[in-house]
Amino acid sequence: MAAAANKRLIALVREVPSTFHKALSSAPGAGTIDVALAKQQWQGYVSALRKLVDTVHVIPADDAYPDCPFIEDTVVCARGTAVLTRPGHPSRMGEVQAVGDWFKTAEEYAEGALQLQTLAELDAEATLDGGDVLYTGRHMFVGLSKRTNAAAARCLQRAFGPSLPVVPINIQDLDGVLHLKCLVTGLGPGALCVVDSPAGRQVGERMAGAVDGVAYTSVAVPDEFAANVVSIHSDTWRGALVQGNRCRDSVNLLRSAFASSASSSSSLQGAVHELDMSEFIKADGSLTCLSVILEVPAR
Ligand code: CIR
Repeated sequence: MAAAANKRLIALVREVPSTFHKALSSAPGAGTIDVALAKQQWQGYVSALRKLVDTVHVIPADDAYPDCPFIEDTVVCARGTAVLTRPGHPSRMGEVQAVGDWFKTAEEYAEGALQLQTLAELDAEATLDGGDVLYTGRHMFVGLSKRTNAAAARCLQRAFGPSLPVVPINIQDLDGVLHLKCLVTGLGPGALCVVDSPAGRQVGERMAGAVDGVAYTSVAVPDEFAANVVSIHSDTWRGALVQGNRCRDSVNLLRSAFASSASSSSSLQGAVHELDMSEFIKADGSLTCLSVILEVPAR
């Protein structure tokens, strides 16, 4: 994400409901979710995020939706446009309403700094989880997964217009992969973080092939959950949230990647915040899933 000095960054997060132990999980054997611990981990996440963005808005939890903290899946934001999604799992579709309501009451929306569209209105057949959308500043990669279909990728292309290429990447054949951003996230302009696994390497090759001629550098991290990084970039780099627990080698690689980027410009500054998101991992989440970052004009 690249924010210019005349921009502000706003993060949207959603609280953990008391029903979070009922969140969807592809590996229920991974252990019972400790809701109290999840709430503590979420507080740590929000505190770290507050150091990286200008404002954090908190949407209250809804006990009717155990997966509601995974707010990333409900809206895709880039270049002043937000598209409310239609999540691919039926139990999650109702999460979008409260997020849409927040946008409609946001000052930035009233001022015209944010445009709002709705995927379901663009195409009733489209389903999309925001975890499948990786916006790099140059491209919007869209994982075609069990949750996200090709109709949704076409809708995003219409919503964001021809100046932002929307690039579909098939991940449906990659076993056990919920979302594109389980395997790859953005670290900064032209830089990606990819998990060093057969699936990660495959997706990296597919992305490179799909944008032939456009170079991205990448940091390949060895640990399964470590590729899911929240990296906030502005004129002065501000930092990243990384999964610290059981990801030591990956964290060291990321720290040196950020350190070398910092040393290339004296104006760069930032910090790598290590978080333990064990309770969210049990529900197939990690870091990016817990926030949506909006770039809006500075006041
Ligand atoms: C789900 O299966 O939908 C949730 N339990 C996890 C969603 C994680 N979302 C994300 O990484 N963007």
